[in-house]
Amino acid sequence: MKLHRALLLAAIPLACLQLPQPAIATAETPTSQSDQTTENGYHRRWWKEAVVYQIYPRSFQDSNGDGIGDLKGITTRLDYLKKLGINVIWLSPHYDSPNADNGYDIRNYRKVMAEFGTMDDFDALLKAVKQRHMKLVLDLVVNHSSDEHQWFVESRKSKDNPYRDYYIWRPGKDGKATNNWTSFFSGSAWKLDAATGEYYLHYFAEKQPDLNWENPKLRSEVYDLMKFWLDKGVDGFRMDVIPFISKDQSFSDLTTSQLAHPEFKFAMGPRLHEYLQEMNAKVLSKYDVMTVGEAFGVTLDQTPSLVDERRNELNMVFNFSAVRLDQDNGVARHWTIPELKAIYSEQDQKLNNHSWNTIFLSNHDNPRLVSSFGDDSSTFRVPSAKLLATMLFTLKGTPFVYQGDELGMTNYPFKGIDDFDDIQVRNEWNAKVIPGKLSKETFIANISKTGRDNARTPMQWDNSPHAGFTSGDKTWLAVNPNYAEINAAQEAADPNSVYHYYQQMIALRAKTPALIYGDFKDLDPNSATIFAYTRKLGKASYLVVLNFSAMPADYSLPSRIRAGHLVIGNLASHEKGGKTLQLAPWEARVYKQ
Ligand code: TEU
Ligand code: CA
Repeated sequence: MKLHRALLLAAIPLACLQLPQPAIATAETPTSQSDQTTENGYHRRWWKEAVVYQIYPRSFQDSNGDGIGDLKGITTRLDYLKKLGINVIWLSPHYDSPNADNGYDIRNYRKVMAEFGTMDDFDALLKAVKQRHMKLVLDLVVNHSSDEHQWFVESRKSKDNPYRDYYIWRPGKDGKATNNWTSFFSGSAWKLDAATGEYYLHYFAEKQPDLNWENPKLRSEVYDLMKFWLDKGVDGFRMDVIPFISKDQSFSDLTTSQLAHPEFKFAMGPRLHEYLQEMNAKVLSKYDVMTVGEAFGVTLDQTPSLVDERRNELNMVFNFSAVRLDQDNGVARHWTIPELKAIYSEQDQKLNNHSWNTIFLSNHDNPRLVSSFGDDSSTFRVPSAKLLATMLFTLKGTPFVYQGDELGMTNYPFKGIDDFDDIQVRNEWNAKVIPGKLSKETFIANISKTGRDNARTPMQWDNSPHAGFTSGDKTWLAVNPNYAEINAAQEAADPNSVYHYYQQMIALRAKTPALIYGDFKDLDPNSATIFAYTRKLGKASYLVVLNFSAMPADYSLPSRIRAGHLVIGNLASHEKGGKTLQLAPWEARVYKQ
């Protein structure tokens, strides 16, 4: 009886996420769901029921013709996002930055990047987001700052400067760096600074010195800047490489095998939980916000320790296991469907109903979704992009859509090093190709598959010059030449487009509690090409069948499983749900059982 009532109550605010918003919309009353528990024991939260859309501001929409996306540009495109059905926008860094790493190197945490506009533009954007009953989540980049941040400018001046301990300084050893730690952007993670003759630590670029979280003053500065933005009304943070903030104070050398993946040594440092709990107590617990940590270097076993709600640390994390299946340390690798399925099953098994997951297979650091996990050939781009959407919106976890993936945008046809902007690529070229350790051809062939700039090319809005991204005569990074066929205007006009399919899937998820909270079960972990799973909540049961292949398949459902009634599919299939499903290449179906 009690369970039935819970489900009935549960159905009401879910619909509100999707339908034209009445006054009680989620934006104003996000806590209204918090006293509800699903039949399988999840606490309902708005951020579990939301679909998040990531905007990379530099590449979303330019409003003033300088070829660089900006905040005003984003504001003009909010109706596009509202129509898509998304609830939350995650904005990649919009703060003042010299752009060594496109804003992930922050010079002033309380100022807007001049290229992106002004604080008034930010306030107008936030207001416009709220007016549409959407939410805005910011990128919090506090493992490191820019070397041009005032703290670092002071810190490097002298050993007794009051800001010295805001960063991590160590003397060298035998005329060399303190230890053998490497940077993710090539070379040593230590840089000698002439003023004091000491080295500072930088896990990323030299212009991204790591902050010293051991220093309580630094921590309190971070909490203050978080409050600055939260008090403006933002709805949470995506936290950049947050598991790296606590450093092992022994600073001992890594072994050769550890150096192959230093992220696993840098993540989950000794005081990480303490810092996150302090941040939660001092800041996050005072607001109704969402947090998602970028969990680079965190294993699936470690994940619950960051997201179990009883620990008061983070709401969810981005685990890298699935998104990096297609590469090993930047080197493209062959991956299989059973591997992908095993990751999702493992994630599900390791997280109980006190924890919550994210579902994502792309972002600004990874190649395009359809190019890595689907098939971006002209024959299969559309069905495979839709199959991936079917999966993203029916797995258990909050789905994250990266800008342009809802159009099925593809990787860029890179020809040479000059086509790249990314500091990671340019540093690696200088470290490997210039000294002759790697051929130019091998480098470009690999980086074309794995490189981050694939995802950073401007949004393709229409078929006008520069894809409608800018009215100017140049763009900061070239537009993908396929914009004439792949663009938002064309897809808005085509009822069978990838865009419309995303819209339908998002709407389906929003009104279907079982697709959000329902128990997940992989029906056939060993199948080499089919991913078939159920989602069950109370009496509701859904079956998802995905044919990850360019070949058709006659797929026999495991015993005791019946397909049921087709709710949505990516191809016009009229087949009744029998025991054997005849699936076309890249066909995806969702049945209500
Ligand atoms: O990325 C973290 C990260 O370590 C990787 O995703 C990184 O891009 C690279 O692939 C490591 O090999 C975050 C941001 O998302 C990324 O854009 C920044 O460059 C990085 O942190 C530094 O802030
Ligand atoms: Ca601009």
